[in-house]
Amino acid sequence: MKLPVLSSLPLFALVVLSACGGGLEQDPSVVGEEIAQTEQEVGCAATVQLLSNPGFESGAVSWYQNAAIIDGSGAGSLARTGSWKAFIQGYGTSRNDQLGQVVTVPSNACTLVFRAWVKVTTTETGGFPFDSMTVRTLDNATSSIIETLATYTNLSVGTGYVLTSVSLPVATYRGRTIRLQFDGSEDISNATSFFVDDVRLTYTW
Ligand SMILES: [Ca+2]
Ligand SMILES: [Ca+2]
Repeated sequence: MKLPVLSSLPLFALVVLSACGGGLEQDPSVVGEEIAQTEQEVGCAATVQLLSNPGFESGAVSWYQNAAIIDGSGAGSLARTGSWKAFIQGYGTSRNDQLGQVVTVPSNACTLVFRAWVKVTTTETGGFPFDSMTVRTLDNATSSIIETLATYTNLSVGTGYVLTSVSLPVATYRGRTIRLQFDGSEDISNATSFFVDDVRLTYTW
């Protein structure tokens, strides 16, 4: 807004201008904040799932696995949704299971969030974490671990699927091709089963 030259205005106009001027000192900053907030919301409004076959309902596709982890038989536990889930470990022998998927995080990602529903059953007793499953991100080219997102053990035992939700530092991931990987590990006895379903790795832009 361009103000008129004050010397050319009559006295009543000066009074009006003075009253408006008080408002003008505050309004632009408020409007500016609102615009900035709106741009941020618009810029991060679209949510995109990076994973294919996230609930395993298509069977053993899109994921890599070291054994028949992706299961549609109802073995051990029902799926959380549909009839397929991932069934990691559960052998009661010394063994390591692996399940993962390779994705590329777009360079314009605004936020990045991991979510998964996990259910743990065990025949272990006592208060020591004998068996475990970790969720990690790895750089696909170098296989170096970027982050450990979650760790579950026989102490995580429960009767139902529990949601894990982790916000990832998006700047670390922009433009990178990564593996989202579940690694199971059991000791020599007493089986622990880690059931996973409805995995999400979502970004906004
Ligand atoms: Ca499912
Ligand atoms: Ca065990």
